[in-house]
Amino acid sequence: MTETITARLLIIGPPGAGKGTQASRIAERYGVPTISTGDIFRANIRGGTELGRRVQAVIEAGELVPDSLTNEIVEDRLAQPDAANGFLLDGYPRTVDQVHALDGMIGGASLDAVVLLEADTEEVVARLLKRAELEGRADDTEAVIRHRQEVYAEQTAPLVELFSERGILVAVDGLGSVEEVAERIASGLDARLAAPTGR
Ligand code: B4P
Repeated sequence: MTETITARLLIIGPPGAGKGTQASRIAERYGVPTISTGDIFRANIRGGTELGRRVQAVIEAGELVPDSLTNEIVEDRLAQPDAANGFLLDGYPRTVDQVHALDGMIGGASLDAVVLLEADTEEVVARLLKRAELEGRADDTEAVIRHRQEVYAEQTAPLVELFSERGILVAVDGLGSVEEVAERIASGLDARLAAPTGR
């Protein structure tokens, strides 16, 4: 089902929780483009662009790309016509500074809903080690995977409280099959977007 409402959405959660996997399903359901900062960076690394050269070492070490650079990229992307009627952000914002930058970009309008995909550390590490076997991503070695979890706990987890205070958080259990998780997200988001305070 493709909805025709405007939806400004974000999916957040620890590395390996299934954000990228679920993002395409959410985007299709609500008819909005997905904006994944991780995908943008990886495409630039693959393409050998100036941006790719600037971020490659940072990403391979499991660190975050500097806020100023990441904010600039998202601002450019949000200005594209296909994002005018809504979007799904995947992996951005990841720091408190990025939240403030995004608030400025969307003119103080709040996001409509934030999906928090929850999964415990050992489960997500196991998923990413499996992905490493299949895809060989440079930031999917065990040491870097564990470091990315620490970076999430320090810099990104505090955002959950902030979105909860704004009343837009939809927390979803990320364990189970991809389809089961997708159904939980769809029912949580539908309820959130239909709520009088949710628009
Ligand atoms: P991301 O691309 O966002 O990478 P990620 O957090 O590892 O999540 P990803 O979406 O790839 O994995 P998913 O959980 O879907 O970021 C990569 C790097 O880019 C960051 O470390 C940082 O350096 C940089 N970066 C990105 N955004 C930034 C920002 N805003 N600021 C600064 N730096 C930024 O899936 C993981 C695996 O689980 C997959 O293999 C999938 O098949 C599997 N899976 C999914 N659902 C499952 C299920 N239900 N059961 C079993 N397996 C499942």
